[in-house]
Amino acid sequence: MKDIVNMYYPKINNNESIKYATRILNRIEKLSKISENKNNTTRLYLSIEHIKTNKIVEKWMKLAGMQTWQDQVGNIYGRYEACTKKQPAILLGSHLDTVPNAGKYDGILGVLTSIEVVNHLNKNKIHLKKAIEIVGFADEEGTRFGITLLGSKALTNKWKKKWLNYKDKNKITIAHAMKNIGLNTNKICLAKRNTKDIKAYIELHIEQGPYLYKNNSSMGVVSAINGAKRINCTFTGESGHAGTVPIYMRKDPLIATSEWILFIENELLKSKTKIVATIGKINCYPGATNVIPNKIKLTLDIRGPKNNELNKTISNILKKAKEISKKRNIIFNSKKYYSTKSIKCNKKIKNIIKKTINKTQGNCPSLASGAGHDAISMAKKWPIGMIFIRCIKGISHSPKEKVLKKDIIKTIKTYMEIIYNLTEKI
Ligand code: HGY
Ligand code: MN
Ligand code: MN
Repeated sequence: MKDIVNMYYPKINNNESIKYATRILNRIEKLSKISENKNNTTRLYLSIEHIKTNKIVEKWMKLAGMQTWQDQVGNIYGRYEACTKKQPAILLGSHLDTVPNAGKYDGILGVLTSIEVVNHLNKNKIHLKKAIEIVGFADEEGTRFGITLLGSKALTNKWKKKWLNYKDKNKITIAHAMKNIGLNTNKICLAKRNTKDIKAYIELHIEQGPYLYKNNSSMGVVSAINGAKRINCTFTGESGHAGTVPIYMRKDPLIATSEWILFIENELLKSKTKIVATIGKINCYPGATNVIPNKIKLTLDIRGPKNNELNKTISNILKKAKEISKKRNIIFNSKKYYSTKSIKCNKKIKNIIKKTINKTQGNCPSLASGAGHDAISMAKKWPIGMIFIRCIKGISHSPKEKVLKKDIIKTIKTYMEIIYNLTEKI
C-alpha cells in the first residue's frame, strides 16, 4: 500500500513541535492553578473547578477548529470532521480531574497534546479519512465519591443509578452535586456513545512509573493495563488504658494490622507476580494518645497483570489476616468495593503505535500499565491503544510529577504520525 502518510500528510516539523510543546506547558501551568485550594492542585468531579477547566479546555478545542459539547455526566468533547461527513471518529482523550495534591501532567497532558495535533490538522486544512474526537474525562480518579472512571463509564452505559446516592466527605451526593452544576440526573444515559461512532480510543498518558526513565526512553507503547481491586478492611480489638493494660493482655488491632502489613510486603517481595499492594488510607479509633485502639479501618489497593494470580494472592492475604486476628483475639472483616480485570491493548493498534515510535525514537519499550486509566472503561466497547511518555523518576500523584519539554517535543511529532497511520489503517 502506498505510504500515503508520508506522501500527503504534513509532519510536525521541529519549529512547530517546539511551539506546540511550549503552548502545552503554558496551558498545563494554567490548568494546574484551577484547584480547590491555592497551595496545591486538587480538582474534583462536579466541582466549580471541574466546570472552569471544562470551559477553558473547550475554548482551546474551538481554537483548534473543533465543534465542542459537554455530555450529561460532565465530560468535555471536541470533534474535528473527516474529509467526508458522518465518518466514525478516532477518539483521543484522557482525564481532567486529579488526585488530592496532584501533579500537573496526570491526564491533562494527554488532552492538551491531542488538542495540539488537531490544531496542526486545522492549521494545514487537512481532513483525514476518520473524524478525530477528543474527550476530557470528568472523573477518572474517583477522588471525591470513591468510584473511579465515572466519566468514561457513561460512554459504555456502565453507569449505575445507585451511584447517584454516593456521598463525598461533606455528605453531598453525586445527584446533588450534578444538579448544582446544571446536569440533569435523568439524562445520564444520553452520554452513552454508539459503538459504530467510534473506531478506537487512544490515550496518551505519563507512565507514572520508573520504567521509561530507567530505560532512558521518551516514549513507550502500553501492552496491557493491570487489574486492580480495592478492599475496605477492619480489624476490631479492645480499647483500654494505655498506661495500665499489660502488653500480653492486650487485643490491640493496630498491632495485628502491623503484623499483617509486614506479611503482605514480605509475600510480594518474594513473589514473581509483579503484584503491588498499597494501604493508602488508615484510620485508628478512637484515636487518642492514651487509649489502646479498638478499631482500625484501612483501604487495600492491590493490582497485578494476571487476574488469576491476583485473585489467588488476595485470598492468601485475606486468609492470613484472619489467622493473625484469631491468634490475637481480634475480629477481621473485609469488603471489596472496586474491581477491574487486567485488559490487553488492541494488537493491531499496539503494532501501529510501536512501529511509529520505533521510527522516531529508534526503539519502543512495551510495558503494562500499573496505573488505571479511562482506557479500561473504553476497552469494554472499543479497541484501545495507549502511548506512555516518560515522567522523571517515575514520580506521579505528587507535585513532584515532572515531564521534560524535549520528551513532549518528540512525542507530539510521533503522536501526529500515529494518528495519521491509525486513520489510514484501522
Ligand atoms: O489509581 C490509578 O491507578 C489511577 O491513577 N486512577
Ligand atoms: Mn492518576
Ligand atoms: Mn491518570
